[in-house]
Amino acid sequence: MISNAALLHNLIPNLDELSGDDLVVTSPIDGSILGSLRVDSISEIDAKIAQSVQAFHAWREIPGPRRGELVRILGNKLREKKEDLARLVTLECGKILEEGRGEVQEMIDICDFAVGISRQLYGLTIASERPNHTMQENWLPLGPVGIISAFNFPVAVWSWNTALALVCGDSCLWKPSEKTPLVALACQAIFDEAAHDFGGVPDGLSQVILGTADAGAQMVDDHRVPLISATGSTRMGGIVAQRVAARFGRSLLELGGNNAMIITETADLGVAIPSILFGSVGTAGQRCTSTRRVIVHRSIFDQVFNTLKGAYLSIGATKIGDPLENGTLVGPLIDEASFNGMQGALDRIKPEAIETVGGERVMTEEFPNAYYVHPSVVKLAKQTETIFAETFAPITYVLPYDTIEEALQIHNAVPQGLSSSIMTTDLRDAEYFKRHSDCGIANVNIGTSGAEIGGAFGGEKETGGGRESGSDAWRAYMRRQTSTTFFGREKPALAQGIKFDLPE
Ligand code: UN1
Repeated sequence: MISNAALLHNLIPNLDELSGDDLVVTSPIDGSILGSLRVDSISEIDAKIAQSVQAFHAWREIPGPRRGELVRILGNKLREKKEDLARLVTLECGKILEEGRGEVQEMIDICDFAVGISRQLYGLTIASERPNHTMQENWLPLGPVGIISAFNFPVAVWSWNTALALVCGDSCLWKPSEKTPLVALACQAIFDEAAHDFGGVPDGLSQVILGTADAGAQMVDDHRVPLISATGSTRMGGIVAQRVAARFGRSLLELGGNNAMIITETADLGVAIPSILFGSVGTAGQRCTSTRRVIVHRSIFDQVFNTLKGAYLSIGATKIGDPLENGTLVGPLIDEASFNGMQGALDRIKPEAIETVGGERVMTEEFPNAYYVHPSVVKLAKQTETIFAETFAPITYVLPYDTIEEALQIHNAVPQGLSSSIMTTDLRDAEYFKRHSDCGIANVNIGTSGAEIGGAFGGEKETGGGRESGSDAWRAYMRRQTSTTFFGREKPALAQGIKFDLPE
């Protein structure tokens, strides 16, 4: 098997040049050091932004379908490097290799999608109320797009933004999580190869900015970056939104979720239980779409809890471990702070819990410098504000309900609004749920996580309101222009029938 050092050098050929003492990168798998990098200074970030503006001015002149060609090449490079890149995703963020592969597949999928969009940046022709006038709505490139991404989807979220921004004629600046900078540099190297093969790509069309929150803040505050697309905590998003708004910039936010699944009395539990498990313990509960609450009809409440309890215990006994190994389903948490966050949440819920399974740290002998946990499932009599905050860890709260209306009230009571799901074979309950879920995603007989890229991804309330990836999310990366043209030879008419007769 390829060594970590060889993998890194294959994926990041210029790694030595980028190395330094500022940012030590460790693997959550065993706490080992993967590399150490130099971060960008304030003036280097300033220069990168200036370069991005220049690149934008050149790139916007290239026709959309031709811009799509660059993204097509990028997608093909990702296909070639899928296995290596997936491995680095796993090494740096700790998700199981199978999910690392899934993440790279999302990148490939969004590239294909964006290539299609590059020929469909459609505007509108609008009926004008005046004779001999045409009215159009045009979509034009926006400018440099600042992308802030989180550790848990360290590369897919970048690609959702970048693939679309590039076909829309924008340049990109990427501030990755300081926990996952290496895989960002690997993506940059892959982009550089694609740009080389394409030929004539302006320098700095896509760049990485390395640093801590301050580096992100510098980009957030810079008026030369018209759009900031930020993925991460609600706390971070709240700060970004205000700072970007203060300079009249635009922000696209993908923030926290507190996603729930409703299980009605008619649910097919053979469908529901595996969906809960993938949604709650998959990625060690570190997806923004992870299932955090399961709201179960009282008639099957004990049955569902007991089945989950059994499944959590058997996952705990055999499926937690090294995410690079076949058969592992639950890898480590990202770091100690995340472990402490999980313990804090479990401590807070203890007085309200009827029963709690799991939650303890495991694998301490094999991996003393890493944070593996037994996923936890907590039985509650009712929902309280104690579980309103998102805990980025595998804790599943199970609650009872009596009527579908009450289920939706419980469901919608939290401040976040990303993803939701109902398990039911009753069409009426399914339709009621879709009408009343306040989330950006509302699935029927499908779990809360694992969305395809073809739909618009994002959510309401404290999730931030942004939509990324599929559908018409590309519009966020362009500016809308309304254009009215008069092509007559007579005296032009004014709108609203206004007469403004000037002296002859
Ligand atoms: C995230 O956790 O930030 O729907 C993104 C999903 C993935 C994306 C998650 N396609 O779970």
